[in-house]
Amino acid sequence: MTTLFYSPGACSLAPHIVLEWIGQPYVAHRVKYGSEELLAVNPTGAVPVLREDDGWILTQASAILDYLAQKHPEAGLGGNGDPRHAAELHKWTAFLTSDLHAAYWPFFMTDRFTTDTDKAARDAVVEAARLMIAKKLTILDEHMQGRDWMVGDGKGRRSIADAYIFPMIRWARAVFPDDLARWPNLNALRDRIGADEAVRRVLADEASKG
Ligand SMILES: N[C@@H](CCC(=O)N[C@@H](CS)C(=O)NCC(=O)O)C(=O)O
Repeated sequence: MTTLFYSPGACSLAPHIVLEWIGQPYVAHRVKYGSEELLAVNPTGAVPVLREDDGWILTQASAILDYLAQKHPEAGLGGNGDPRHAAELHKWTAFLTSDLHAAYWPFFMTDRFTTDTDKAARDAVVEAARLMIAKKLTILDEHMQGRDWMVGDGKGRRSIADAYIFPMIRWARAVFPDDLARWPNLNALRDRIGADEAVRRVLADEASKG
């Protein structure tokens, strides 16, 4: 069966949601960052990782999301066949999985971005991350003005991009605990996706396996 290696609340939440939206049987397998088990399927020690029955392994969230959408066109998560729609979907998944995801790392993994142990130096790295994240969230919030979903006319249907932006908006709560109101369109999108039954199942599943 298709197996997803994931860590709770990580970016692997996106393919987890997509698998649930697709509705075919799969296994969600929880792993620890950098564990032997994870390193055996991904030398970078990162999630998400997707493994198929024949042992074929795919890493990188954007590749996994695209693969799942192509494999299950009936789920309608990969665009409507129009090349421009496909290109815009690609643009947004690239923005989310590279620009925005990477902006969070100095905040969550400050050790990787400075060897300085001085508190002021570390705080400066965290503050720079905050500024970068805020800039990208603002771009996304402006894009979402008047839309329900990220791609197409915004009113049509959800896509893999909406699955990926969900964990990114959730992470923002840790970075801006008192200041999320400045991105109302993103908060609305998070609430819209979070209210989905399939998404609630995924969140409950990830929370239940301690
Ligand atoms: N470019 C990779 C990044 C994956 C990534 O950084 N995943 C995080 C979780 S959101 C992780 O597993 N980090 C563990 C680590 O870097 O040690 C992708 O898009 O799949």
